Amino acid sequence: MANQEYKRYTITSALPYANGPKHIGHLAGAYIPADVYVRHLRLQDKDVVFVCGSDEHGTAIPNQALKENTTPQAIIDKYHQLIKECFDKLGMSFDIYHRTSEQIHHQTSQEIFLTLYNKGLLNEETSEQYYDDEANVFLADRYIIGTCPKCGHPSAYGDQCEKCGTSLSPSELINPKSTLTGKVPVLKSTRHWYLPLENYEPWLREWILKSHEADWKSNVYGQCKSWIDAGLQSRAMTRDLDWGIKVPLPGAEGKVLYVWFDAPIGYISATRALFDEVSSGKLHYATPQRDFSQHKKDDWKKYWQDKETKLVHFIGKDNIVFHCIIFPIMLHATGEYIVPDNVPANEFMNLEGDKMSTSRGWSIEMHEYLHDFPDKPDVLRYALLTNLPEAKDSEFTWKDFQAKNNNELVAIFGNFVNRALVLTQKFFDNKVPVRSALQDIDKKVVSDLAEFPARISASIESYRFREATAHMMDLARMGNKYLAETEPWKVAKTDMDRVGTILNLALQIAANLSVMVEPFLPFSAAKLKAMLNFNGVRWNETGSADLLPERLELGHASLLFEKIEDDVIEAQIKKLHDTKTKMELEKQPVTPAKAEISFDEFSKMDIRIGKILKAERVEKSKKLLKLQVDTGIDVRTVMSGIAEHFAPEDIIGKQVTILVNLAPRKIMGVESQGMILMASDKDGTLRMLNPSADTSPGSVIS
Ligand code: B3M
Ligand code: ZN
Repeated sequence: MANQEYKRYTITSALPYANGPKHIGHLAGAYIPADVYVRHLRLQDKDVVFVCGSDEHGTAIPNQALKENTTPQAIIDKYHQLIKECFDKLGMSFDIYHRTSEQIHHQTSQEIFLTLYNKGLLNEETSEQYYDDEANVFLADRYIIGTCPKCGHPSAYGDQCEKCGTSLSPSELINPKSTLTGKVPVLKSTRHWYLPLENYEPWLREWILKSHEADWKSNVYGQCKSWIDAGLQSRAMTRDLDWGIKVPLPGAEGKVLYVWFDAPIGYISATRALFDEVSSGKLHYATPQRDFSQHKKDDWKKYWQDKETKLVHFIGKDNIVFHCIIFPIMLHATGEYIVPDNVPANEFMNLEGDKMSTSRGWSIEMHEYLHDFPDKPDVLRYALLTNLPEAKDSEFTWKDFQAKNNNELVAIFGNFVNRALVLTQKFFDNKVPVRSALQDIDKKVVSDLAEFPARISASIESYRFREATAHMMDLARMGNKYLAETEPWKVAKTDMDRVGTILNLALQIAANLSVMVEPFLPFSAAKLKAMLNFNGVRWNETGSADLLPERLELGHASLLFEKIEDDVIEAQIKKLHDTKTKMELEKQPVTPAKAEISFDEFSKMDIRIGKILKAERVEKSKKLLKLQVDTGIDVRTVMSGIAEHFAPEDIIGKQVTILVNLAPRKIMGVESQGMILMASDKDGTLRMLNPSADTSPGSVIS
């Protein structure tokens, strides 16, 4: 319950599908906030595990394998690695980053399925489902397209129309077709195991609607309430598919667990794997972020079955129903597991005025950001944290990213720290100066400092990470203002004792920052600690003006953040638009085929290799070039509409393909005797068709 004191914490971030790279909108949804939350707990020495990993089942995986012309296994191996590396570089401090393709996960999922089955809580039902009798498979909803019965959109999916947003079932589609073969699917009966969600409605009302009205975010609570009020229905927990976890029952060949049955169990198996690995000392997926040496293999149970554990799922809004309704019902129904204390789902982050989408090319992929800004993981963390879609959708823009970096990280945080360190170097031999009597302005800064830890904690604990980040930056702002007002560089001309006091306090603020920014900007925190020659303290010791002892020798000062110039930002905006255009072109269908012709009709055309001898622009025409072409038969004039694509000097001497028996035509007063053949790409770009090696003019093409 909301105000209960917990003994330990299990924190999860949604398991990304290992079917492609993930973008910064994902980061803002389920990852960065979770990481801040967990780092803050660890700084208080709380007993926490933070788990995540790849979701490697579901139709998304074989689907992508088809697109990339490879196997599902190759897809998950590739994207698991890519996503994991990005998370590492961005400072996501998981204790384990696991995979749902691992044996222990298959085992855990089957165990939970059997627990429910043996308790008689799953209903076996036979129903008619669409089957592709050419591909010999039952078709997942996504593999069926047809006309939307609501809006008439011709390619609505079997589960949803992306045009009008209506959620559909495949049987509602008009003219359904299999996306695998294009054939009309047939109905065939199949047997599945259903979880009767409706039986748990009273429990859900009690647990969510009564107990969590006050502490769950209103977007999350509201969605749950409307689901429950609309009436819950039985859902199949198995699928006819050959990629996934086998249904552990006799006679269930060819059937696997529904991906949304096994994926959330992935949190549990990841925790199991973590304790397996730390207790045996054989680390494979685990990267323990604190001391687990006292733990035993079976301790995973405490994190999932003990009522004194606080379970929190960090997710994006599209996963709410699975984490708040279906998975909790599964957990509750086993009679063994705890349910989440909170599910602080975020809304979506848009990008430069449009929805973020990898497939439309309108996104910033994590690996691309890291490629372009390898030394700036914290800048991205900061830009996302200050702009999280906590209560409603938010928007990332490159200009805002630049402004957050230049005007806040550089001008406030970096500037403050740099001034304090450089002045200490200059006036005090790089040692923390001795403090003498405090003036009012100093006392004020000391007492204000003391209030920061509790203020930041309160925001983090109530999942208000934007607010927490703003408080954190306010501490740097306070330090910056303190130096601006006390002006130690001026006082140095008259009163070195006073300068010592000011710098001592400024350095104390910097030391506090090095601890308090750690959840938000872990790389900068480490850098700052090194500059201060300070190992850090626990969260509860911050707020003190006595973190650094007098006369402590400081480390080497360097810049914490660097300015980002306009051209860098403009290049990113251009790249975004270029990628989108490229993707749009790729998706455009090729020009449809023309009507059939006979061989005789074809053989009437006389196509030859020619060589351009002369090329010149035509006065008053943007499009035309006047060419002299050696056709082997003769040298003739051809007026060609290619001036916007080729400069005359670039094509002289080139071999081309020319239709020589086209009836002559007068173009701008000049008789054109033939036509140069070109390939026109989807975007209208023209390319010459020339032979692969020098060929005699007049060679016949047939
Ligand atoms: N892989 C969906 C998603 O990435 C899914 C989350 C699973 S969390 C258990 O949005
Ligand atoms: Zn529609």
